[in-house]
Amino acid sequence: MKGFILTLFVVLRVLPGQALVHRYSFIIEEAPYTRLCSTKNILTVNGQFPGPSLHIRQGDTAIVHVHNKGNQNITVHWHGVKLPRNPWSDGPVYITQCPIMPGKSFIQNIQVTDEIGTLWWHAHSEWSRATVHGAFIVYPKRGENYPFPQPRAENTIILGEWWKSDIQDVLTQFQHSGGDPIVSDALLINGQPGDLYPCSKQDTFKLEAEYGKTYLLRMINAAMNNILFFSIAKHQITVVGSDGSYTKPFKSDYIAISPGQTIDFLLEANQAPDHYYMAAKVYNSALPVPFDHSTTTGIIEYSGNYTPSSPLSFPRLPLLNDTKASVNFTGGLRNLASKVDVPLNLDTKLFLTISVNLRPCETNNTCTGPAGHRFAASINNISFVQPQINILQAYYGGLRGVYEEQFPSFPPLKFNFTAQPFPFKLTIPSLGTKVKVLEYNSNVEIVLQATSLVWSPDHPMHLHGHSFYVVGSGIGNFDEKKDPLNYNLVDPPLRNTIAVPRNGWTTIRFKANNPGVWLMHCHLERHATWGMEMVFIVKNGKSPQEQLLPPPSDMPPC
Ligand SMILES: *[C@@H]1O[C@H](CO)[C@@H](O)[C@H](O)[C@H]1NC(C)=O
Ligand SMILES: *[C@@H]1O[C@H](CO)[C@@H](O)[C@H](O)[C@H]1NC(C)=O
Ligand SMILES: *[C@@H]1O[C@H](CO)[C@@H](O)[C@H](O)[C@H]1NC(C)=O
Ligand SMILES: *[C@@H]1O[C@H](CO)[C@@H](O)[C@H](O)[C@H]1NC(C)=O
Ligand SMILES: *[C@@H]1O[C@H](CO)[C@@H](O)[C@H](O)[C@H]1NC(C)=O
Ligand SMILES: *[C@@H]1O[C@H](CO)[C@@H](O)[C@H](O)[C@H]1NC(C)=O
Ligand SMILES: [Cu+2]
Repeated sequence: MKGFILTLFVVLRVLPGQALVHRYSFIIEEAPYTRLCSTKNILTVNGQFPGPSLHIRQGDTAIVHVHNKGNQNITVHWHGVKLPRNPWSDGPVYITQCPIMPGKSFIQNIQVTDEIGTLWWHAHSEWSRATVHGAFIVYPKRGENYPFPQPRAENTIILGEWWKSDIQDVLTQFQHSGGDPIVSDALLINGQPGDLYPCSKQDTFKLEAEYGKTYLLRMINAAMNNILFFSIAKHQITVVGSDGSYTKPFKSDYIAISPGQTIDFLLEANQAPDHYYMAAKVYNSALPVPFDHSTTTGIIEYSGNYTPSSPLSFPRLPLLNDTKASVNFTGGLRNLASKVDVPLNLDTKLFLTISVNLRPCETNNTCTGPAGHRFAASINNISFVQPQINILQAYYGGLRGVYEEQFPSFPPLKFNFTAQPFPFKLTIPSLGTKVKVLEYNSNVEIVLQATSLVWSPDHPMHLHGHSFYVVGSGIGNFDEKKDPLNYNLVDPPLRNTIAVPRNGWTTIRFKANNPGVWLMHCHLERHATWGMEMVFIVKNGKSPQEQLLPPPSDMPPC
């Protein structure tokens, strides 16, 4: 009898596919951190920087109790988790919730459905995500394996950005000046700048490796304003996943990763036992923009008895303006699935121009943007204005005057979007809080066309609530006759953030099967703050299982 009970217990504990609920406590609090010879207080979760990693399995749910013990408003976003019918837990401030004010708390319910691999979480209010972020790792269901050989070990590599100044001061100064933000003082690997900065040698990420073994590395770009190139000396890597979805194995000497994206890759420790540098630096396609020119490093240390080379070998990174290298890496990713459910019969086709713009400076202010103007940014020439009550609450409660519908499906003007020089008179956008309403289950295609207005960097566009297939991309103006002929409808990668190349376009497709209010925005913080954001409302379906859930009782009030 005793044996029987024991067996039953064990079976219940390891039942393949069984979904579990995991509870976490996130205490938002200030903590002192020293980097580059100076100490400052930063906002953290549980005192950690980067914040805690969540590890859960496909199908599981994380319930996160967020307590704000800091001194500023905050929200937390689960980047790449779709949250079916539950935008209430999504996090973008004044889009799906009002902020959690100091001293208050909010319980977020994060259900993982078909996402797999590496996602992450980060603050989604002001610029707090600079230090409030961490990994969200989704393992296969119990009893299921990776579609690649079991690695010897796994590690997370979070790329970040460090300012000696307080990040909210950087934001305030940026918004006041109307120009570019001051550039960061260092790039980081897992919170550490590495060997190439003043007083930083002790703050270097080290990864131990055993010769002959393979490691799974989960990379997240949590930087605020920079797409990054990454490479490891003398080692090729094999990409196996991105943005919470598997990819066909893809070998490369380097990685191009934009803020918001994740890349899972295998590293074979197949070189002579030694220490090797890994390094990351900025990819910046718009050279006049001031940016952080530094290089962050970490070290791979093979185990064994040997004297490491001196100096250590250093990786070859693409040139900082090498758009081809960035496009080539991103274009190399292919979906692993043999049958991909990319929408074919389209219901809604959108053509969205994404632009950096200018606005006149306020009277009595001096703006440091071009020609004394203030920078702005827009989608279809509308620069997004954040409302004071969140859009989800207004939509759910039928509150008028918070947002307008009829976000335009096409730009107001057709011009040579990538012309050089650009027509200056087109640079001033209109302002608005408009949403695009999508029918439940509609098949949506969006052509994202970057324009050359003011200047044209890459724009890493991120969609909440859905993953999308990237079916095509190119440089120049999108050609609606020729370009669709080259779409990849066979094995397009499934992503939640895609860098639209400089002076180029990218086409994405998704099924709008998640009722709610979902933000789409550029994941370069400076562009989002300038207004490169828009909102989708996905309507309810007919059956009760196709409808928005009611709000939890502890939604933070405005
Ligand atoms: C990249 O910058 C270098 C100078 O640093 C320049 O010679 C080269 O033409 C640039 N390449 C592109 C593609 O703009
Ligand atoms: C990337 O570059 C390699 C070598 O030049 C080429 O063979 C490959 O087709 C390129 N891939 C893409 C996606 O452009
Ligand atoms: C600008 O400054 C002048 C002189 O100090 C003042 O009279 C005027 O009211 C100010 N305008 C605004 C919009 O603040
Ligand atoms: C658009 O502008 C680009 C860059 O100036 C130029 O190369 C291209 O020919 C123009 N396209 C059209 C259709 O005018
Ligand atoms: C954007 O809208 C403003 C205001 O209506 C207009 O002056 C400007 O030319 C438009 N620009 C573009 C690129 O459509
Ligand atoms: C914090 O959020 C509340 C509620 O939305 C708002 O009234 C208040 O102005 C915010 N405080 C700051 C400093 O933004
Ligand atoms: Cu952008």
